[in-house]
Amino acid sequence: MFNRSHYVKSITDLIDRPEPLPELLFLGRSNVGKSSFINALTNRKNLARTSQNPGKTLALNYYLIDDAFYLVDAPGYGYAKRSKTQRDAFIIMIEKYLLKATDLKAVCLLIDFKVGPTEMDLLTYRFLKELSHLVIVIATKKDRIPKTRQKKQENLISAQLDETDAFFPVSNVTNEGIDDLRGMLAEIMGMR
Ligand SMILES: Nc1nc2c(ncn2[C@@H]2O[C@H](COP(=O)(O)OP(=O)(O)OP(=O)(O)O)[C@@H](O)[C@H]2O)c(=O)[nH]1
Ligand SMILES: [Mg+2]
Repeated sequence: MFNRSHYVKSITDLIDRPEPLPELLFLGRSNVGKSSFINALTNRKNLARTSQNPGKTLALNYYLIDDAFYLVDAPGYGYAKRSKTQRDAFIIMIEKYLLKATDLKAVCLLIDFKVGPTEMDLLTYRFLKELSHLVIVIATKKDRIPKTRQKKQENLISAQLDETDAFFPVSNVTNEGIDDLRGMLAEIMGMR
């Protein structure tokens, strides 16, 4: 699982979607580590582009995994330097995508472990759940909190999510937590 990965295409209009296969979407605010997480999962340094120009491209990037399913890397929300027109266009595209996402198996919602869920993160979380999508909350940058404070931080984050939802702290730098998620996500994508 996650043995072969390649970039398929970037789309700004849903009409340009690649041939249908199961999809796993990555959402989260700009700079939270979506692209880095995709690189960690696929064991590739530069499969997904990590921010040189954060928030610049408002496209959905499709990566094909093991010829079986797509990882879909979305631009981050909450990027201050975007124009209102750009922000609106992005929100409209994501909403359209989510409302007609017949091949979407789950959404990985990435939050920052150190910051915890922001207001926008929680709004997105609620919105996804209202649409009955399976949401997997992943907290990135765990390495930025000293080990002695990690448990307390985990509890603070859990308290803001629904009781039934597990969330998964990871580090895309040390790869902590990545192997476990690879297994879990493969299962969700019907690969095990
Ligand atoms: N310390 C630490 N830094 C990380 C981690 N994950 C990502 N980063 C850093 O955070 C920055 C943003 O990472 P990206 O993967 O580009 O974030 P993104 O969510 O794809 O950003 P956008 O595409 O702009 O929405 C980069 O400098 C990464 O190296 C992590 O787990 N730990
Ligand atoms: Mg990115």
